[in-house]
Amino acid sequence: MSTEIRVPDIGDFDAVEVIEVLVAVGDEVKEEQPLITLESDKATMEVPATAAGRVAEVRVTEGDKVGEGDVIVVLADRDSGTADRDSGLGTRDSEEEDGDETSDGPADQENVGAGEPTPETPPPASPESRVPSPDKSTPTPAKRNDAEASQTPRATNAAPSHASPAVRKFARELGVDLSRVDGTGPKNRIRKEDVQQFVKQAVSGAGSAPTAAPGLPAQPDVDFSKFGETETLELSRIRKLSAKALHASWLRIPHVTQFDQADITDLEAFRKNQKTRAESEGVKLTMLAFLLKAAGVTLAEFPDLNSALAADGEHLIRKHYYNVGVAVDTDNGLVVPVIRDVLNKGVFDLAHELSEVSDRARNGKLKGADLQGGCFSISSLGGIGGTAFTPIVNSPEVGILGVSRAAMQPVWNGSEFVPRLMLPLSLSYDHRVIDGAVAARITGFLADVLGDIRKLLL
Ligand code: CAO
Repeated sequence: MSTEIRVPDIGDFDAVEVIEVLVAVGDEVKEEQPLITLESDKATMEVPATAAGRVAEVRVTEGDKVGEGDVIVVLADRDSGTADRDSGLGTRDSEEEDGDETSDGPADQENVGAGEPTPETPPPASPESRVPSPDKSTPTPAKRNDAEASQTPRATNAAPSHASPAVRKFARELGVDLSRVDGTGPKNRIRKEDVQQFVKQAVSGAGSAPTAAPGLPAQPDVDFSKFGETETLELSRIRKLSAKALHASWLRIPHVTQFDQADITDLEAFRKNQKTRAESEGVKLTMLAFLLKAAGVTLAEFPDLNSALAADGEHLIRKHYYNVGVAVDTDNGLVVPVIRDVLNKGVFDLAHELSEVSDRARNGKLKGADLQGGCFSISSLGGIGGTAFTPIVNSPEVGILGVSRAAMQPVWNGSEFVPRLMLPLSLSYDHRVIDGAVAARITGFLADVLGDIRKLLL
C-alpha cells in the first residue's frame, strides 16, 4: 500500500514555488518530517509528511510551482517496501539526483526543521564540560497535536535573510550568522551549499573554529624575538581547555556587568562569632560559604538567572535545581567545581564542601562529575584584593557573580556617616536573557539578603 502526500491548504496561494526538496527516493521518513519547502511572496513553509514510510516517488523538483492538493511525495508503507520497489513505483533516476542535491540522506534529515530545541552539545572537557547534560526532566515545548501538525505547513518569515527553515537550522548548528552569507540561489536565496562555502572560507581564512566566530581575523604570528629575548612555554591542559571555554563564552554571550555593594557588617560579625565553633567541627567558615547560600536564595527568587538559553535561541530552559560553580585558582589554572543543591544546604555544610572540593582542585583530584551540572557561578577574589571586575559568564549559564575584597567605608545612614563593611559585587549576565533592570534588582536583592542574616539563614 502507498500513501500520497499532498500540498495542504496553504491559504490564498495557488502556485507556490518549491525551493527545496528535502527527501529522496528510498529515504525512510518519520511522520511530521519536512519533505519540501515552499516559498510564497510572504513566507517559506515546510510541508511535513502526514505518515511514516519509505519515499517511493518524489513528484516535484526545485523550481516547480504547486498548489493545494498536488501530490508531492508517494510513500510506500514499511511493510510493503520491497514489493513497491520491485514494482518499480517511483524510482526515476532524475528524481534521485534532484533529491541528492538537497539532501544528505536519511540520517541527516531526521532533525531537519523539526522545530524542537536542540540541547546544547556538551563540550568535551573541563571547565566547559561543566555544562549540564540535557536535563531530561526539563519540560520541552508542548508538541502540536497530530491533526494540526500534519495538515498545516510550518511558516516562518522569509525576511531578513533569504533562506529556508532547513538552511537556517543548518546555519544555526554551525554557529553561522546568515546575514553574512551571500546566497547563490534564485532571488539570492541562501542555499545549504552557500553556508558550507562560508564555513570553509572562515576555517581556512581565519584559522578559528567556525562555531566560535566565523570571519574573526586570525591572530598575527609575531616574531617577538626581534624585540628581545623570549621563551615559549606550553600551556597546561587546564589552561588550554579553560582558554577555549572562556573564549567561546565571550564570543557567544552579549555580556553586561552590574555592580553593587552589600553591607556585610553584621554577617561578618556573625561569621567571626561562629568561626571558633566551626573550627572545632573541622570547618573553615569563609564568606564564600554564605555567598553560596545567598546565591541559592537569589536563584530561587529570579528563575531566569537559573536558566539556560536553548541552542535554538528561542527557548529558555529553567532549572529546578540549584548548583553553583566556584572558580578555584590552582597552580595549573582556573577550574570551576560545582557545589550542588546550595539552596537546601546549611552554611556549615557548604563551607565544609567548599574547602574539601577546593583542596581536591588544587591537588588535581577533581573528577569530571565535579565540574558538571552548574547553574550559576561565583568567582571570588575577595581573599586577594581589588574593588570590582567583570567576570565572564560560563556559557550556557546566564550569570556569574564576581566578589571583590570587602572594605570598611563611611556610609550615610540618614543622619550621620557610620563605618560599615561593604562587599563589592559584580554580576555579569547574558543580556539575551536578563535585562538591565532585572540585573539591578538581582544585585539589590542579593545585597539585601547578605545584609540581613535572618533572610539568609531562615
Ligand atoms: N573580602 C574580604 N576578605 C575576604 C573575602 C572578601 N570578599 N573573601 C575571602 N576573604 C578572606 C577570608 O575570609 C579569609 O580570611 P580568614 O582567613 O581571616 O578567614 C581569607 O580572605 C582567605 O580566604 P580564601 O580565599 O582562602 O577562602 P575563600 O573561601 O574566600 O575562597 C577560593 C576560596 C577557592 C574561592 C579561593 O581560594 C580562590 O581560589 N579564589 C580565586 C578565584 C579566582 O581565581 N577567580 C577568578 C576567576 S576569573 O579568572
